[in-house]
Amino acid sequence: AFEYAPAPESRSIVDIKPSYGLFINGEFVDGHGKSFKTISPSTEEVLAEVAEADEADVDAAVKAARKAYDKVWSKMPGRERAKYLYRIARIIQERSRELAVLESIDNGKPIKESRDVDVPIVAAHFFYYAGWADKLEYAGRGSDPQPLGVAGQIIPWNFPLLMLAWKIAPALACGNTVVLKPAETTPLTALLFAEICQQADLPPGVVNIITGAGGTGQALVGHPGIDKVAFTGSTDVGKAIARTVAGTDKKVTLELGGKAANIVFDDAPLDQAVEGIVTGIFFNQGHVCCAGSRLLVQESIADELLAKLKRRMSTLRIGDPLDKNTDIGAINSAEQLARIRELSDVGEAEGAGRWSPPCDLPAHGFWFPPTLFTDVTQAHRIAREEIFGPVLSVLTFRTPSEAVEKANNTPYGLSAGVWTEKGSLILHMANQLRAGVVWANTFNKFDPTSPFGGFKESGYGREGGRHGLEAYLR
Ligand code: TXE
Repeated sequence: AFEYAPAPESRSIVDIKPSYGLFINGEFVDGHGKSFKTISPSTEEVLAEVAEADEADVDAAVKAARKAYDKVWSKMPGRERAKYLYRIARIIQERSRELAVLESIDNGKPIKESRDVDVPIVAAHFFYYAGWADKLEYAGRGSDPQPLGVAGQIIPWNFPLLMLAWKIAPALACGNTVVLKPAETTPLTALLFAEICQQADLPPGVVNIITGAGGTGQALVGHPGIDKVAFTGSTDVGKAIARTVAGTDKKVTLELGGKAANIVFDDAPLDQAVEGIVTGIFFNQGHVCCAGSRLLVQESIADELLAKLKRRMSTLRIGDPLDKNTDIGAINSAEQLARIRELSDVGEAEGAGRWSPPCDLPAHGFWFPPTLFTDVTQAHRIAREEIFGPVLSVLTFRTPSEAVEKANNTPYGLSAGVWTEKGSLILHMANQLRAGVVWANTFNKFDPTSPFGGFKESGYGREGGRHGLEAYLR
């Protein structure tokens, strides 16, 4: 009998095991420590029990990475390393449905994002850095750049696979080996990636995946056997990591929080700008370090733009991450939901005008409606602090210099957006804004060829593009 293949969005295409060990030296092994549960944020059901790596496990992973570095990976010609990276990239493409579904289940993000954005860019990163592996003499660090050694990499929960790709692909291309720790709320796709490494016959120890929470991360950062720390996460933890490695010879890159201004001038194509504003703050539930969380709109068009924006927000569909029509999925964790609620309540208490379209939120899971705050001033906490949720703070300005002043009035400096038909104004703004990325007439666009990274408390170092190689070479 003819059987229909399961719909690509269907949960049945992923095989979630009841429990997972650590991926060390090419194999899944039991941890010495405790374990923790990973849950689905859209249903609150327990998905699996995952090992929590303790110091002994971290040590075993670092030793495996060191051995693989000394004996195999750093000795291998770049063109041979490239073959493995190409192989990984192709397997990611072949298993992209599975990766996307698992990512949406464990993280809560809409399938149309994991399927059409996250996973394709993940594959693109491996293809892109595979191409560099035998051309490192052009990476900008003298004629014979060398890898650093073992990289300890710690990633957050907002883009589990994409952050993994940003970290692992350039590290491997340059000849480093890695020990990567995914975030405690989203370990499953990193463990599926470990399986992909096995499938690609990657030499044991080149990639090690250890699961756990902050304590595991601390043990990794403090381990004397690592040569480099790459971290994406909160600014507080980033600063703690910088303090831990101070006085050692470990190299560090930090990609931390943000409070980006999305700046709309009165000559901007407003419908296009509305789409960019929506993408800027509601993509991935606003769990985006470079989210356009502050809308700076020129006073003369503020009413018109906000009316359009509210109409558009009313059409956003919130709900089941595996429904391909969903625009806004679940908030990743109860803790993050509590943070978003708290800051939103503060916004209201401080006098900003709060608005959300009417929407039915599912009974189980963690949800927050798309939310707009008007009449926000720079003194408000919602104008200064990272909310990391689907919450937009609206401020107005009259002149370009006022827009620059407001946009830069933040301890962060990761990204910004400028909407105008005037090319000269775009260039002027791009030069004045203290932000690592400035998008013009678009927002939240990512490409492996473009460097990404922050100014000020958004961190230092660049990931992506040729610049992303420099963090992994000496
Ligand atoms: O981040 P943490 P959390 C921001 C965002 C969010 C807030 C808190 O504003 O609301 O941070 O999120 C590991 N040593 N961003 O608490 O704790 C941790 O296990 C080493 C912005 O989830 O920084 C996880 O793997 N590692 C951000 C990773 O660090 C430690 C993305 C990030 O978790 C550690 C995430 C320690 N002492 C949150 N403590 C972005 N830049 O995109 C924790 N970790």
